[in-house]
Formats: sequence, C-alpha cells, structure tokens
Amino acid sequence: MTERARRTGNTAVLCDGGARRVRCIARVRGFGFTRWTRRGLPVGLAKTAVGVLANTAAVAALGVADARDAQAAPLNYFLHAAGPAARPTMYLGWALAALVTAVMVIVAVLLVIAIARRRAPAASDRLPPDAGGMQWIYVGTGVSAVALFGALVYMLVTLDSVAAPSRTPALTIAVTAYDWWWKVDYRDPANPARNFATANEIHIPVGEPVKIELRSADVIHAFWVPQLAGKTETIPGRVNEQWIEADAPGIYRGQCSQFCGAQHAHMAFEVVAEDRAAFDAWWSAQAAPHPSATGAAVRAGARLFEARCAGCHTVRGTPSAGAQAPDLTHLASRRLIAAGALSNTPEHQLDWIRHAQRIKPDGLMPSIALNAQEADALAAYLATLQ
Ligand code: HEC
Ligand SMILES: [Cu+2]
Repeated sequence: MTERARRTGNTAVLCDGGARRVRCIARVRGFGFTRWTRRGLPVGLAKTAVGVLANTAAVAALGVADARDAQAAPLNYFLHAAGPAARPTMYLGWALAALVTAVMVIVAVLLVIAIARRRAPAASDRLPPDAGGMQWIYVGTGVSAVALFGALVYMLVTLDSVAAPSRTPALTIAVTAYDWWWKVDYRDPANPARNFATANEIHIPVGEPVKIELRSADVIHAFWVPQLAGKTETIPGRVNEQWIEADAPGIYRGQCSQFCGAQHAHMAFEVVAEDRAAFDAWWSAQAAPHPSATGAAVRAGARLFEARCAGCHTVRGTPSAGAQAPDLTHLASRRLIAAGALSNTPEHQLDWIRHAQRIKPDGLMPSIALNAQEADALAAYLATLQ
C-alpha cells in the first residue's frame, strides 16, 4: 500500500492503492468542510427539505382542489378523461407520476440516512478504509432498469390501445386549421345536399367513435381535445387522422397546441357531444341554407354584409361566398365566436366586428368601422343567421 498526497494552494489530493487500484479524494481547506458537516449541513438540509416538501404539498393541494371540477379546468387531462381514446393515457400519466414520486422519496430517504450515519471526519490526511457498499449500486441499478423497462412496456401497450377505436367510425369530420380558427366540414357521402361547413364548434354523437381528418391551410397547428384524446399535428400538404369518442354528453374544450403565431392562445374550439337524435337534428339544421332576407333593416344589413364581409365570409343561400373565414350561415347556433375568445352574444358580435384587432391583435379579421345606422342594420342581419 502506497499513499501520496499532493497539495496546491488550498487543495489537497490524496491517493492510495497498489498496482491494480488507486483511490483518490480531494479536500479543500478553508472551505469549512469539516466544521460544516458537523451540524450545519444536516440541519440546513433538513430545514430545506421540510420547506420544499411543505410548499410543494400546499401548491399541489390547491391545484388539485381547483382542478377537480372538469368544467373549471377543461384542459386538465391529468385528472379528467371522458372517452376511451383518453382514459388509458390518463392512467399512464398517473402510473408515471407515482413512479417518479417513488424515486424521489427513495432518493431523499437514502440521502437523509447517509447524512445521519455519516462517518467521523478523518483525523489526518490518511484515507479511511474502504467500507464496501457496492451491493447498493447493484440493487439500485437493477431496480431502476426493471422499473424503466416496465414503464416502457406500459407506454407501448397504452399507445397501441389508443391507436385505433374498437369499431370502425361511422362518421368522419374534416377539420382544417387556419390562422387562428378551425374550419369544420361535415360530409354526407349519400347525400351531398346535406354537406355543410361550420367553425370552431364540433358536434359528435355520444358513445360513437368519430374519425377526424386534419389539414392545415397555412402553418403547422395541432388539434387537441385533452379530455377526449391526445394531440395530433395539422401539417400543410398532409392529411393526418385522429379519433375521438365521448362517453357522456357534454362540452369538451379543445385548443391548438402547436405554437402557430400571435393568436395561438386564442385558437380554441369546443366539442359538443350529444345523443344521436339531437346530433341528427343539429346536422339537418346546419345543412339548411339561409332563408332570404325580409324586412328593410335586414335587407340593408344583407347589402352591407355582401359589400364588406362577403370577400372573406360565406352565408350559404346568399351571394356571400368568401372562403378564407368562418362560415356564418348559422352563426347564432354557436356558443362562442372568434375561436373561443368571446361568448356569442349580439353585443360581442358587434364588438368583435368593430374591434377584432383589439380582441385578437394580428388576427386575419380586420377591425371594421361602422356608424350607428350600419351597426343596427348589420346586427339585424346577423340575428337572422340562426
Ligand atoms: C379580410 C377578411 C375578412 C373580412 C373582410 C371580414 N372578416 Fe370576419 N372573420 C375573418 C376571419 C379570418 C375570422 C376568424 C378570426 C379568428 O377567429 O381569428 C373572422 C371571424 C368573424 C366572426 C366570428 C365567427 C366565429 O364563428 O368565430 C364574425 C361574426 C365575423 N367575422 C363577422 C364579420 C362581418 C360581419 C364582417 C363584415 C362587416 C367581416 N367579418 C369581415 C375574416 C374577415
Ligand atoms: Cu394554431
């Protein structure tokens, strides 16, 4: 056994060992290391750990209390899943959270034990004897490898289980993402007269898998209804597919989840799940064109619309046939406007038309100046878009 010590300034490097194995440690003098370990380090660490744990627990408890209500936290996919495409991933999330929590607790406990059972500081520059402990390394590596492999298998099984619905979807809806709203096309292959387009509100029948075809009109967006399924990108020039299914009637909020520009955060939509009869009635109502305008104010509003809005917007059954903006034929039937930015009231409609650039700066709808008379006429016309 040989032992060498090398000092440079405040640092001492000590090595010992024979021909086959050399051990070295470094000590820094003046750093207060020895004194520090005696009391300060364990007490300080314990205080920090208690503080961090207490804060984390408080924040988590508040978050959970807040998010327990699915309506209050519509994007919370960790606590809420409303269909078979979402539930397996929710359980996977719980399992992975449990795994990482267990790892954190085990590491913290081992650290506390190590601090409590620390060795007495070396009396001299001589290295203390090697006390073994390699079996801890073997056990730790083995347990981690098994746990990680188990997590991998569970992830692959989950991916497979949500890849396709248990039965072929009877209904396909084509969704196209635009800066910064969603076009929704319903097609009836048996009867094209029943085809129609709407915006930002997708209706589906409850308890049936529905296929969603995803396109983009401009940049990459991502379609995400957290409580119904995972995210799928919409990519220019490609058609991606996803399926969703809702177990219970309700309104499920969706959100673009791929940063796509200034109004990315205001690119929301809603999925309305309702029973078959209500869904069929909604489809028939949506497919109907706009009835011809009656009454002087409404006719004035219709003329204004054709002059100032029809370049972008469509109202089926009228000459207005713009293709770059939401179809407004049944505007009043929707719960929200401007991709979830405002609730759909007559006041909000006018506010939006006059101040679109204030409500969604850099959005592709201009703010349109209207005098009081024009506003009244337009409001009367918009009220007919039932
Ligand atoms: C230059 C094209 C353009 C013109 C002109 C235009 N709009 Fe728009 N409009 C849009 C776009 C794009 C959106 C979607 C904006 C968004 O949500 O980011 C929109 C959204 C809307 C919405 C919300 C629809 C929904 O369901 O979310 C209403 C209502 C609307 N416009 C009414 C009008 C009216 C009324 C006029 C004429 C006075 C008009 N627009 C003129 C492009 C236009
Ligand atoms: Cu987007």
